[in-house]
Amino acid sequence: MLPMMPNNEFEAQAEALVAKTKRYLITMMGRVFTEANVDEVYRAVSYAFREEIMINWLASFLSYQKRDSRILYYISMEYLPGRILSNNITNLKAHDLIRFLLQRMNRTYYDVIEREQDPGLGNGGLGRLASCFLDSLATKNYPVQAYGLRYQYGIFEQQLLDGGQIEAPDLWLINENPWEFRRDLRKKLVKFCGQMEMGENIHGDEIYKLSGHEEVWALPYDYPIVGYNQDNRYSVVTLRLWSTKESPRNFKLQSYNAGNFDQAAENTALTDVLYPSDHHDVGKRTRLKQEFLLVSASIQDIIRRYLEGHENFRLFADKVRIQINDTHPTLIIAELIRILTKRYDIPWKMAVEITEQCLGYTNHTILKEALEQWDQELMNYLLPRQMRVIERLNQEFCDKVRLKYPGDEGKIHRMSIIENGQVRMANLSIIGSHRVNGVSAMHTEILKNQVFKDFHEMFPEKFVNVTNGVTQRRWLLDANHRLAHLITKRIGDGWITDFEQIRKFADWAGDSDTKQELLLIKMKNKLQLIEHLKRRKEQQDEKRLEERREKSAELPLLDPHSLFDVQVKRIHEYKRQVLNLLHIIMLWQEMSENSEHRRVRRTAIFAGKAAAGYKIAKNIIRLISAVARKINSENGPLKVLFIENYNVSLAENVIPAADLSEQISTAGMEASGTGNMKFTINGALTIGTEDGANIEMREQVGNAWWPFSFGSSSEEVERVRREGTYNPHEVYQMHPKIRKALDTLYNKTFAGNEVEHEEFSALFHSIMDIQYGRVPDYYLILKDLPDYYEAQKKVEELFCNKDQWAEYVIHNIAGMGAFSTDVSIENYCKRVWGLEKSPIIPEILERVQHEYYVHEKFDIY
Ligand code: 26V
Repeated sequence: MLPMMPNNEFEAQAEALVAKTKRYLITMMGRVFTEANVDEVYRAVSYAFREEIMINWLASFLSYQKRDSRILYYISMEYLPGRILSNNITNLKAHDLIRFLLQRMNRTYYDVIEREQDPGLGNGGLGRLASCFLDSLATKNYPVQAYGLRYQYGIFEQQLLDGGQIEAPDLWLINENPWEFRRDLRKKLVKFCGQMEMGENIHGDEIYKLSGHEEVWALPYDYPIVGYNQDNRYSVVTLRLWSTKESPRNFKLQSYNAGNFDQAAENTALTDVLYPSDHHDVGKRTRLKQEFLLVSASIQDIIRRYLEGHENFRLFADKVRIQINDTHPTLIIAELIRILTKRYDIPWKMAVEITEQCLGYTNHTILKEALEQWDQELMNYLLPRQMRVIERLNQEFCDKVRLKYPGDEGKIHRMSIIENGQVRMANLSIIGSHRVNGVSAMHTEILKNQVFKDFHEMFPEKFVNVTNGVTQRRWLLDANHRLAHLITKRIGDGWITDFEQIRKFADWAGDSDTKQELLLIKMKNKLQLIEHLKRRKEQQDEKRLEERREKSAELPLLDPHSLFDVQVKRIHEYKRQVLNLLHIIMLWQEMSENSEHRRVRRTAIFAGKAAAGYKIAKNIIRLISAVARKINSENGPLKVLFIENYNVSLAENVIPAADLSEQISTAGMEASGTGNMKFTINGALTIGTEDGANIEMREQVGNAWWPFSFGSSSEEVERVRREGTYNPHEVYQMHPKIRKALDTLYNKTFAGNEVEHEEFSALFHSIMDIQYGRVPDYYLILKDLPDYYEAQKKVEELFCNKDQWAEYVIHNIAGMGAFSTDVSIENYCKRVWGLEKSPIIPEILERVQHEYYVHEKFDIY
């Protein structure tokens, strides 16, 4: 499907699509189109549309096979693809076709598109990054297959009740999903627990036979990930998600009959829920089982695929690359070694070498509480054979360390995989991989010099940096049509697949027409967001009425001329939503004292989910709601909004409407951030700390055009923490305005009842007092507040001069060329995978097309 078709061809295509859609309505849903509801239309359109996609999907796969390409297997517990239909329409340039189709069916584009629920198969940045990578890998024709889990319930739906978060189940699979394909033929058996019987392979390596174990079937569902169409030979790659749900044999009838209902269903329910927490280790048995399920099923599939084209393992380390997205799939290291030595009689040493050659590990956080550790006892019980492999690996590794650093027992304690009855997954990942990467320059330096210092000293060549990116196709072309159109008008459409070309947009920074258009686009996007929020509220209230609950909080009157100041991301202390809020409280207090005080009207927008068990994060949400309630009731120049249920689709609406992007984490704590990049390519300016990828963004844009940097550097943070020299009470004493704002957290300015009072006081104490052995204000909120306040003043000054503001925006957009995932994956290819492109082979495409079109000639009558 190409947009530049001659008129008659376009019409012929469009008519064919209309006919197909109607046919699907009849044959799959038993409906004629005049009677079908929007859900049915959504599904029928998707079915009709996916026929085209299937052809290229099959051809992509056959082309890899034909070439015997090295294949990348991307393994992740989380993906956040966002709505699939709209992205596929964008990537196949089929907007006009679909609009034509929907017009014919008397439906509006947005009604149908918005019918699709987001697959919420992830928590945040890590999952969304995986999906951006797949878009880039498909677009750039790299041979890849991704593996994950098909959670029955994705990340919970967040609702606000009296300003606090409640979690409702996410029922994304409630209707049939037109984008998934169940592949019964490819199911895999996964084993847990059991007794071991020791044996030997032909080389005398210990291997173990298992008996009395549990067995679980993992059934795969395949999702097509469509690359951007440049020449009708677009690649389609596979995201294969495992489920334990639909295999009746997973239900243990014997346990059930014995009255152990929970145990009977445990394995059937393994893939039921996504653990809705990040940056906090959960240590739960079901989570460990989920991780192993993913690993075991995927590695069996990888080996099966390899052996379809090869007789032995001689080329395995050449043909296979496995990237693990954080440590969650680390057990694949132990499992691959185990299978190679046991089932294929490969000597231990060679099995270890092959595994290390194949594996790459990406670290996404340095927060201690997020580094995975598993209880050794639990691992022994659930995964006895894998544990033997880990023990042997560890033994040999520790011997090597002792040999290299005789007498340095401290090193052994720090580097050993097993320590104090815990299995440290990061250590296992580093030892079992040939490359370890951080996700921004600064983050990688911290890994090398602090968190994994000993490992870096021993294996400097393993450590590389690959800075994150985002796909400009979803986050600019799809999410912000107007801006995408303006950019294309000025510099052509090369940026869509070569984002470095965005640099040329800087040539227009002095052009008043361009600046005017840019400002107008931002205004339209803000109006569109306001409309979207109204519609969302109507839908929510309808739903709540059905559930006989009260309506959601009123939407304040939003002024599109005001500064849209946006912080949307998971709620975490280190991301410092409270820093933002304290500044808003200061502004409000100043304005109340003197209404002439500030000229700039401001709409502060927050959104984000808190992990269900993270008390302080939930308090933060309630505080934002309470501050919003009070400030909005006064109808002044300041408005505060907390938007419920942040997800990819909401992000696509909010980010294009933002003027100011809040990226204000404590320096050294945000590994990279990717929201920061999405805001900038959508024409927002950043107020930010020197953290994660903010630093590289500033360098690329140039200091002159990056005016709102503030706060302590990561070195400073590290120093005051080491020396214990920072005392928030000093800031509190020295700055009356700050004191006055902070005092509102316990003096009932915002608290409407006792519960709120307690929760807000707890936030006050977390800043001012020692808490659970942690120093007061661990995240240095007060330390950075004075500087943040000054930076916010600069924001207001610049915002008053619209023409200048627009000039800054253009320079910021133009500086983003390096932050496309197209660039990130090129870097992975060079530094980690050594992967080559494998575009669809034309003859193969023709063959599949031919086979497909033959059916069109078939007629029963
Ligand atoms: C950790 C855990 C611990 C066990 C329970 C479940 C769970 C789930 C996720 C995680 C890891 C979270 C790490 C993460 O999301 N890091 C973010 O990764 C982004 C992509 O690289 C990066 O932009 C963010 O800065 C970083 O916080």
